[in-house]
Amino acid sequence: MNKFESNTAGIPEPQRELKVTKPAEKAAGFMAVAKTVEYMNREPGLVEGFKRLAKMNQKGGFDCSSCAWPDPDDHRSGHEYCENGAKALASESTAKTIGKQFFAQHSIAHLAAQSDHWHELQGRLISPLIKREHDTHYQEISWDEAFSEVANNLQSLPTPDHASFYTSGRASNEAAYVYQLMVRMYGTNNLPDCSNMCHESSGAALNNTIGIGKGTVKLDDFPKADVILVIGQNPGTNHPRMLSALQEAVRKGATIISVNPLFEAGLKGFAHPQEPKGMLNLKTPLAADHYAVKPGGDLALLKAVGIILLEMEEADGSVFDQSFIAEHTLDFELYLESLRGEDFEALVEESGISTAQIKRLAILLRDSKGLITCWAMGLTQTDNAVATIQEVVNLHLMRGQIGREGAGLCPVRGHSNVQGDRTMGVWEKMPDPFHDALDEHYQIKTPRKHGYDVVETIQAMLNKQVSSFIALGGNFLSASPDTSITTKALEGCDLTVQISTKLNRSHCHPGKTALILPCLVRSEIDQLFGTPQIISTENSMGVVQSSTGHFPAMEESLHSEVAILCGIAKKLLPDHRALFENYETDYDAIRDDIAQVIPGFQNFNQRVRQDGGFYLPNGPRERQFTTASGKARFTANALIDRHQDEELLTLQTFRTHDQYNTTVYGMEDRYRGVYNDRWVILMNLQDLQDRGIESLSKVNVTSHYEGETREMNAVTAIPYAMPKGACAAYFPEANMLVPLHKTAMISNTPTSKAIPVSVEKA
Ligand SMILES: Nc1nc2c(c(=O)[nH]1)N[C@H]1C(S)=C(S)[C@@H](COP(=O)(O)OP(=O)(O)OC[C@H]3O[C@@H](n4cnc5c(=O)[nH]c(N)nc54)[C@H](O)[C@@H]3O)O[C@H]1N2
Ligand SMILES: Nc1nc2c(c(=O)[nH]1)N[C@H]1C(S)=C(S)[C@@H](COP(=O)(O)OP(=O)(O)OC[C@H]3O[C@@H](n4cnc5c(=O)[nH]c(N)nc54)[C@H](O)[C@@H]3O)O[C@H]1N2
Ligand SMILES: [Mo]
Repeated sequence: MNKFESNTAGIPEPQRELKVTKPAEKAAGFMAVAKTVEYMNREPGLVEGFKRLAKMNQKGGFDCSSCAWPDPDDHRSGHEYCENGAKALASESTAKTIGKQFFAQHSIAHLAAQSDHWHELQGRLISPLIKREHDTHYQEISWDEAFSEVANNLQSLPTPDHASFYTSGRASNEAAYVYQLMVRMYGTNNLPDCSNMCHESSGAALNNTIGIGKGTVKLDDFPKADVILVIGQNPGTNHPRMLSALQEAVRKGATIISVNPLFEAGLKGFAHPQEPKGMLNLKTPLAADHYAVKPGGDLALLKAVGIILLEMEEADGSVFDQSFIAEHTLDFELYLESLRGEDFEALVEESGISTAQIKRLAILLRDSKGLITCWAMGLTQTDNAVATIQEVVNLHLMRGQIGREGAGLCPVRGHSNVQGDRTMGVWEKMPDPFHDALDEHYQIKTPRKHGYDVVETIQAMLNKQVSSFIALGGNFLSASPDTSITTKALEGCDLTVQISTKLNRSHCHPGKTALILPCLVRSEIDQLFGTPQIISTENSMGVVQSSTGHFPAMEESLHSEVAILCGIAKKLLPDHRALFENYETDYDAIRDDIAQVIPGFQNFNQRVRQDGGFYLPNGPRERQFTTASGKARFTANALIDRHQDEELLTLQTFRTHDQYNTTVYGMEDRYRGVYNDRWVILMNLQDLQDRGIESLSKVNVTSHYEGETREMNAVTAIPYAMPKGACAAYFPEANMLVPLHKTAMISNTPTSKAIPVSVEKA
């Protein structure tokens, strides 16, 4: 049996003791404002902080770099931000910097021994750094030398496929486009991205059924919906501005249903911090009903609802939208057959939801004239994720709940430009028409063989098939599964390059040669070559808009992401030097080329400068399904055998209220009532008692997969309301328990919400 021990990730914060209180009954309110003030004060200072906030998400301002929730098309308030957007801005606007001296003082080993929160508190990276073989410290290097290091290494590889190029979803459209172009001109499709660990399952399910890997609703649909399902998503923390949309919908009479093993505070109620009532902490109740589904039980629940709807239809013909089904869909019979083949009682058991509740949901769906379903990681990071999301699509198609006002599918994206990066071609398996357009426009021959995704990249590093790793943002080591294996993979590389804004754990476990290339953030003016440049992003609802930095760069010589990529490309691809020279001095030139290569971007430069930007084409929004047949497809989605040992629990790894993915802003998970300590596991009380474990005592958690075990030790167990058999720990610490090869079918997304674990007294 292979055994993996805990390693450097999740080094605990030493200062304070764990405090546990009752979970909150609502999100936001006065505390959200108080926390905004606290973080602004901690990082840039109050005056500077609020000056910056006033420009965020405003027309002519810069796009918030936190989540991908859209801004209102017309009625923007003077405060289009939330507590967590403010934390993200405070983090990037910090007055602290770390340069030459800091890295001379702290060895890489010392940095590796510090916590994620400590990393976050040190400040912004300001100069290019290098660590050569056998060095113990990073040292400063010039930009020019840094670019040569990268280009020389890449040119020396046996094949371009020996390098892999990661992207995190904060990169702008312009940076993402230049990056994928450089990588494909160089000769590989090894373009893994954070999406591989995020909404890949949504993309796979939606592409297969409606022909586009994106959602179909607009923000304006929310007040027009009468039923909104929020499945496997925690908007109170991760998409706080979505609560305003939910509040408006409720005030107009919509019914919101929460489907989640936990009843998250943000779905119980919302106290709008910009309304007087909200500041007094008076809440608008949001979810009318909570479905405490078993982990991974969503597919069973959705199928059980489908069966009741089928029965209702057979009784009185009140359910199916026959004309929509006939005109716009295929394979309806296949879907009905799959429902008829199920054992209803087994579905009830598997879902953990009572028959009465299932019937209530079916009635709600039958009577709904406008259904929106929102989902996020609670669906995408499970074993049967793609099937589950396809089952959501089935329920929408049978009632024609797509492509009309107040109805549609809403995968809620994570990173602020993760959707745009994909549109720009950051994907290891872009379809042929995209390659054809690149080839024709640049008179090149891009490689067609699909590249590695995240999991495959790590495996290829371990097999020595990838020896150079370049990351456009992100924190590959902490975000990826299986921390100790991924550490080994990264450390085994000949070259690792991180284009980053702040220190993170990926810098602490470098390859033989390692570079850190610091870049500008969105709020800063981008004018390295004289003229200020704008960038653009695409939000979760397909709106492309400009983002203009308004504040001086932290350090004059700081490069933008585009400038860094062009700096590398000019040396790596001497034949195309003039192209990248043109791109780095004028982002309009990049956008002019995007307009010619990528559908939907005609007149890009002009339209991106319109107030509020523009919508990208989205066929399914108009019932023009972009599948091969032109019709939306029903699918038959089989349940998988999820039987596991009675003793085992299902662990999910999720976010606290005080972090942005691997960036730990602070030590509070305020809505869940957990303070000062992240090294914890939330468990059902009965499961604790069955194991003779006392509340708040230390436990050892072991994950089990294919005969291998992984351990996270001396974790504090906290009783929390969730179904028996479920438990939860914080990401990124608990990534040490997530097996690299335990991934969702089809999408290959690590199943970060579905890890079989045993828990015992420490
Ligand atoms: N402030 C802040 N904002 C963020 C982020 C952040 O870290 N901080 N991250 C950004 C990114 S990249 C992303 S992808 C999004 C993430 O946004 P979310 O998906 O909301 O993030 P998670 O914390 O992973 O929460 C997942 C939710 O799914 C539930 N869940 C777990 N297992 C299951 C299951 O089997 N079934 C169901 N129905 N529910 C389940 C969990 O209880 C939890 O409420 O947020 C983005 N926004
Ligand atoms: N166990 C577990 N693992 C998960 C998840 C989970 O729920 N559970 N969630 C997954 C999900 S949904 C995602 S999206 C991934 C996230 O994976 P990543 O996107 O790789 O991780 P982040 O923590 O968002 O990256 C933070 C780093 O990005 C850099 N950065 C910040 N802003 C910028 C910028 O503007 N430009 C550049 N170049 N760099 C910048 C900073 O240096 C910072 O340290 O993690 C995944 N991993
Ligand atoms: Mo994400």
